[in-house]
Amino acid sequence: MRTVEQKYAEAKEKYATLGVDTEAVLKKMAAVKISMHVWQGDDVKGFLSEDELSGGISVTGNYPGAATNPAELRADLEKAYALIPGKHKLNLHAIYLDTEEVVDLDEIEPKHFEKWVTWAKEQGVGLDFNPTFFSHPMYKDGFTLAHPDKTVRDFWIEHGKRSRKIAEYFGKELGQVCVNNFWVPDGYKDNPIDRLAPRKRLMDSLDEIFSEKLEKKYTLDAVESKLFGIGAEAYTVGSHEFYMGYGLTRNKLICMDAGHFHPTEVISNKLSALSLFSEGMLLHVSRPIRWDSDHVVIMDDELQEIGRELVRNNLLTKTHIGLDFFDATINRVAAWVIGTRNTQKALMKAMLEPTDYLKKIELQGDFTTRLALVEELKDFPFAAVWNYYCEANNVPVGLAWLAETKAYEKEVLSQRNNG
Ligand code: RNT
Ligand code: ZN
Repeated sequence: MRTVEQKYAEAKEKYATLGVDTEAVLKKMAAVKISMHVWQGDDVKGFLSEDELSGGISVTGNYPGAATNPAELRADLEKAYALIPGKHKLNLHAIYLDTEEVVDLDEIEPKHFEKWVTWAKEQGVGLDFNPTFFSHPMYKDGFTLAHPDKTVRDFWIEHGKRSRKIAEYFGKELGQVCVNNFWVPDGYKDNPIDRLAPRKRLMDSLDEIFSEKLEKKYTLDAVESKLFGIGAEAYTVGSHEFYMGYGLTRNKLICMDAGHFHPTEVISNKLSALSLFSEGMLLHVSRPIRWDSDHVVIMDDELQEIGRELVRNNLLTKTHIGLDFFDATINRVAAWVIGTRNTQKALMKAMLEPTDYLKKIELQGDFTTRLALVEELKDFPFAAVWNYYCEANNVPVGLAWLAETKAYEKEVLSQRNNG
């Protein structure tokens, strides 16, 4: 059997026939950080309270072994990172605070996240953040920042402000920018009469939250739109148009979640347009099945198209890549590994394309060659390059990561008494 190196050497030659430099691709890949979302590890429960998951999102499944405290969650994350090539980020949510103190969302401070920072430093991972506008008694009648009652809005405004201080603290401590993403579930189940007033209230609340200017080298605010949620089927205040307008006029990153649009609408086709006008973009790489179902990311057409758009248009520096899925029917560490590795693979596949040449023949109008070449590329030995990248990064090659995940399940996850 030929070794991983031998297979790579052959692949390198093969790609070189198209003018693709695989060594350069390996270097480019090393610079790509994926922000892995903490919430796949415990089904979006967090440690703030026992409140049910709300806000129009839902997790199904009861696979045993979900983390029930920060130490377990960190152990699971370490396992996942050990099976993923490269150095990445962790995307935290406010409900994942780690403290003995009893604090509410409008009281959280950097100190309540100190343990995450210590851990992130040890692990060499960066941190991103999200204020949590759900799973809380102040999420009232389906509303938070756009609620008609000022007391409700004020609670959430305070939470939003505090989240920015925590994000700033992460950025300062870790020496890499912390993206702080705002998603609010606000919306109506049935057709509203007044679609405008809630949007005005959301705009005003956000303006209040963002009134303090923070240094962009520490933290960047992002805003995430959505078409609908469970219980907010008819109307979501923070729609795509709302946040396009808001983000562009307020110089915020615009977050696009792959599951937040009409079923046949894709985010890949939006990136080039948005890149011309926005400060930057945040992606929530996810997989909707018929609706915003947040399935684990697989190597489907849209994932590959997202990868191509980022690579072909040189958007990797303008784009922060986050993941957003939660499946509780499979091993949760495996879910992280599959989704993260697939996202990396999609980018690598895109990098292994002779983009300049393809752009050139497209300009010349040679669409025949364009089609032929793109189709032929599908048969190129991509996996040999990926496997070599994994080996060079000391992580399992091919499916070898699965055995490690199973062993971890046997030794650690199955011992947890929450099945
Ligand atoms: C919900 C949004 C949001 C959440 C996380 C947990 O539809 O996608 O990003 O998934 O904040
Ligand atoms: Zn999302």
